[in-house]
Amino acid sequence: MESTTPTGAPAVDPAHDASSDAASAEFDAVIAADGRIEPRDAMPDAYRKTLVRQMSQHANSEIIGMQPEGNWITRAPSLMRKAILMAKVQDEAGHGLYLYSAAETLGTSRAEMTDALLAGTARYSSIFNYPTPTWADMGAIGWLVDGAAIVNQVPLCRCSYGPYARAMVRICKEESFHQRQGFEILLTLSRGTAAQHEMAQDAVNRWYAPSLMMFGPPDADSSHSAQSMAWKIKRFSNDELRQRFVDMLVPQAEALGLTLPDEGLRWNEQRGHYDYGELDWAEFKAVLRGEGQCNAQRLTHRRRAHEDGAWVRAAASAYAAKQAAKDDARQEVSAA
Ligand code: FAQ
Repeated sequence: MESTTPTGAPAVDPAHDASSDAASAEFDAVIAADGRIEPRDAMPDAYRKTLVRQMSQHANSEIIGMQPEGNWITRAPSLMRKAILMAKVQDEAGHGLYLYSAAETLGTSRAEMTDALLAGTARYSSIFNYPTPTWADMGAIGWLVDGAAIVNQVPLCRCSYGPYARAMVRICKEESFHQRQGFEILLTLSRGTAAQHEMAQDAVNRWYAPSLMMFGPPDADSSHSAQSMAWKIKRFSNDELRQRFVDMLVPQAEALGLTLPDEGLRWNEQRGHYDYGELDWAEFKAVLRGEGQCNAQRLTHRRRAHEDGAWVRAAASAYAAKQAAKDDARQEVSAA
């Protein structure tokens, strides 16, 4: 029987690379024609590795990204806010699962990806290592973090790897709802009392620069961009997307009645874009080294949640084995 992943996609033999000339030419032709590479197609080993790296980092980010907002579910200011926040955090869990499933079609199991996250050898987005001390942080995450995620991820709907591109379509729809709910939280606070306005401004002050850094290092320091763009995994460079994000934020901040904390921010008539100030790349690198404000806390929590969930995995495996045995018995009876 052909083995499948949880999404039903055929599991791939990782040795199936595009090392023969014919296979390599076919891969190049599909990429050149803007076509889609599917799990059973031959592909260069480096293409597969890049995808597993990026997709598993992306999945890990969605899963770790539940924590900063999960922090506020029990303290949301109304029943409606609580229901919306719970739905949003559950959406992030779902995104993680689609992405792990899509990555599994490349021949790496979800268990291996999870082990790498828990061992601290796989990355997740820098943004989730910042704390969420106030309710306004829920607004800032929705507006800025989900906003940056959408700008980065809409082009991924056209990524050359089929399962990743298809997973991104639904994810982007849900991220759009997330961004609007964050904007609406900030708008309500901004138009509220002076203390509420100040809380909203303080959250934007803390999340603005980290959200710009989500797009990755400047193009000159981006080790993977050139190859990922040639393979049409990435459609735009880190700096191009960062610029698109800044241009989008400025009018939205005006509508919110909030200020973006950036002295370098001004319209550049010649470029037709907003200039923005220098980002603190030393801080970004420190966060990537595990030295951010919440890195240790996030991983400790994730490891504990994984251990606490061991009985669920054991029960699900026992149930699946029982169902498989029943199916086998049924097939034997019908064959007899
Ligand atoms: N954080 O050569 P590049 C979300 C690493 S989901 C940590 O430019 P690349 C939804 C990079 O891995 C957010 N590490 O890399 C949500 C590489 O290191 P390596 C996640 C970063 O891959 C909202 C090195 O730096 N989204 O927010 C970061 O070409 C609210 C050199 O960088 C995705 O993952 C970073 N920010 O471009 C959930 C989108 N940036 O592996 C909950 C998919 C770079 O060599 C609540 N990913 N690095 O050791 C991508 O588009 C790309 O992977 C980039 C990085 C653009 C993130």
